[in-house]
Order: sequence, then C-alpha cells, then structure tokens
Amino acid sequence: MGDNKIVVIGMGYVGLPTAAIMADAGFDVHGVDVNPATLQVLNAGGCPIGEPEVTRLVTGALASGRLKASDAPVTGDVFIICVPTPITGDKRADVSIVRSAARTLARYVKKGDLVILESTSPVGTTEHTVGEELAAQGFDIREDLDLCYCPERVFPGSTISEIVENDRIIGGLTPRAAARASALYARFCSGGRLETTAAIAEFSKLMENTYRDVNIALANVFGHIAEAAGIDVNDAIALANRHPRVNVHKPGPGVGGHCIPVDPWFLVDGFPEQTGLLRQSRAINDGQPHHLWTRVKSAGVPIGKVAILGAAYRGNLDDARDTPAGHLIHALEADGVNYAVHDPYVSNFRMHDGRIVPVGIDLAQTLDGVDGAIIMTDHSEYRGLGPDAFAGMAGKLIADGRNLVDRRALTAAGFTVIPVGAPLLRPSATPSCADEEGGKVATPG
Ligand code: SAJ
Repeated sequence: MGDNKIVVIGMGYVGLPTAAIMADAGFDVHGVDVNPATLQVLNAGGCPIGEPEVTRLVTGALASGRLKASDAPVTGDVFIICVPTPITGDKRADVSIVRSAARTLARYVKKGDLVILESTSPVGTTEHTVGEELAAQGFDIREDLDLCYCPERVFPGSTISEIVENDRIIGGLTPRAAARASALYARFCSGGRLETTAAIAEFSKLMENTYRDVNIALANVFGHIAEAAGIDVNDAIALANRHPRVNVHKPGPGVGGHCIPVDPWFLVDGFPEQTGLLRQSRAINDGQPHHLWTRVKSAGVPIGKVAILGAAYRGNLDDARDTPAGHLIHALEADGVNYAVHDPYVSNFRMHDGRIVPVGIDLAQTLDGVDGAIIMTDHSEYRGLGPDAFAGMAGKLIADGRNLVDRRALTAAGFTVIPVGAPLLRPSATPSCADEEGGKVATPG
C-alpha cells in the first residue's frame, strides 16, 4: 500500500509526537500549524514540548528531513487531524477548529486518500463535521475516500510509549477505511488494533475519560465522608481495593489537564437528559480546590499568605493546563489572601484567564514567612516532607491535597495538618483518635 506521504494537521501535544513517531518509522511527514511560534521552533530544528523522549524524536525527525512543518497542508496519501476540541464558556462542545482544519485540508485531498480524525470529539464529528467539509469539495465520503476516527493516546509524561504501545481503536466510516487505517497504525504501533465504526470509536474515547472523571468524583465524595466521619479515606480505600472487582480512585485537590475536565461535557452537551451523573461528577471535582481552601479557613489559624506547592495538574510534569492550583488561586484572591507558588517543573504558569503567575523553584524560599502551605500536585519532591522542609514558615499549617507529607513528624513538631479525605490533625505529642494510628491498614504483602 502506498500510504507513505502523511500530512498531520496540528503540531501540538498529540500531532507533533505522532508526526515524529511516523517520521521515525520511515514515513514522509508534513506537519501543519497555524501558530507562528510553534513553526519557528520546529523550523529551527527544535521542539516546543519539553518531554525528553518527545524532544529526542522530534529533533531527530526534523534533522533527518522526514518531518517538515509549515502553515499550510500539502498533498499526500493520508491526512491526520490532531487539533484542539475545547468547550465554550457555557460548557458546550466547540468543534470549530476541527471544522476549519477539515475545510483547509479538503482542498488538498484527492480521490483515494485516507483522512483520520484523532482529536477527542463529540459522537458524530467524523461523519458530520469532517465528512461535511469533505463532501463540500464534491467527495463521496464512503466511496471516494477512506474516513476514520482513531482516538489519540497521549498521556503527558509517557507520551511516546502510550502512543506506540497502547491498543488503538480504529473507527472507520466503512470497514474498508478501518482496515486501511489499521494497516497504517500497524507500521508504528505495537499494541492491538481494534477496528470498529467511527461513532463507536468516538463514544469509547469519551467513555474512557468520563469513567475516570466519575470515579475520581466518587473517590472525592468518599473523602468528604471520611473527613466528616473522622477516619482516613485512604485506609478504607486500601481495604476496598483488595476486592477483586473494586478500583477506587484517589481523592485529591481537583482534576486538571486538557482532557478529563473537558471530555465529559461533550457527552453532556450531546445527551443532556442522560448525563446528570456526569454533570454532578464535574461539579464535585471542580469544587475540590475550593473545598480544600474552605477546610484551611475553618482551621481557626490566621492566614495572610500561603505557599502553593505544585502548579502542574499532575505529578512530575511541567504541564499546568487547567490545573487545580489555578482554581485555588481564584479562591485565594477572592478572599484577599496573598500567595507564592512553587513548582520544580513548571516555569511558565499561564492561568485559565491568560495571566502568567510567577513560580519559584526554591522550596525554602517560597515557604519563607508564609502562614500556611497547600500541596496541590503529587510531585515526588513533596513526598515525605517533614518539619525541616517547612521550618522557614511563619505559621504552622499544612493542607496536604495529595497526602504526601510526614503527618506524624509534622504534628509532633507543632504543625496542624489537613490531609485530603481525613480529618484535620492538631499538633500533638500523642496521636489522637482520627489520625495515623486509627484504622491503619497493613500494607498488602
Ligand atoms: N486524578 C485524581 N485522582 C485519581 C487520578 C487522577 O485526582 O485517582 C487527577 C490528576 O491529578 C489530574 C487529573 O485527575 O489532575 C487528570 O489526570 P489523569 O491521570 O486522569 O490523566 P490525563 O488527563 O493526563 O490523561 C487522560 C488519560 N485518560 C485515562 O486515563 C482514561 C490518558 O490516558 C488520555 O490519553 C488523556 O486523558 C487524553 O488525552 O484523553
């Protein structure tokens, strides 16, 4: 099969690594992006994504000449759309970027080409949005072309291995289209290839991320119950998860990133009557930063300035898109509380509203003189922190949104600790009912 010339629309977190992997596998790849800054970096042989394995593949692909990038498509055998699918301010799906990408590429597509949408999209987008734009150029989208939905598999931090090794869902508008895309992915993916229809593929991708969101919401509700009941939710979860059919997720300070807080809304938008549970889960997860801050305020300790530990939405990443820390900042500002942010990975922290927030890399400096510290991200640097790390604080309050610190040592040293999913621990030489010793579970051997 002559599917060797690939055009990838969108050089972001999904399109760029995909283009680089395909170039590395021997394809001739042309990347397209509308952002001049991205093109400038790529055309200078660099990589706008900091993840080391992505950088290695992208710079190698550019140096080999098998990956090129520009602001307009070229003709090819295969077109892969990897553009953002955001939600609007009122939580409606916005597929306008997919539509405009499809409209642009439709002018370069010829009879017999394969067109693939990878962007996470509402059910029906491949056929109705991409398909409409191709049909507008006179193509019969089942006869003249092969059109597919193949959901992206990007997990920041392990982008390349997830793209290459995960099973790939291949949803064809026709079985012929699915078989052709499956043969294409076989050339750079080692996981299984699961052929289905485009609509089922779209739905299954939304299902994956919605499943995660609803389960995190459930864990957060279990956390609220444990806080009220005076027990530690983690001890209960550790026991429940010993059951062969139970997998309770982790409660935390909120759900961030580019996928989980967005994708359930595509289902809510399309199916408002069936999705009350999804809406409620979103509300619970969105409420977590505020919930943690409310618990800090209820501790009865004066707080004029706090240190926020972690700007990234998930641990050991430099990615702060839609991060819970941003929502915490809004709550602090609403209450007139000052803050300083620390993160070992994030240097450019752009808030949801576009503001750039300064981030410190020296933990002791960030903590110096603050009244309280709030841990928002599960960076390994915060795991097991004890009194020495927090010695420079003016106050002695720590809210631990990820349950990382050494509670016993901290309370013994006079700190008040607010763990997520467990009651507030007062400073004490003798641990009381609800803290460390209460209901402790032996680690599974
Ligand atoms: N989180 C919790 N508790 C948990 C798990 C996660 O509070 O038990 C939080 C994280 O801290 C983070 C947020 O949820 O703030 C989202 O993190 P995540 O680990 O769910 O992952 P994402 O958003 O980086 O990537 C997800 C993944 N989807 C699934 O695991 C089903 C990834 O595999 C997808 O490729 C990605 O969405 C995507 O691009 O769709």
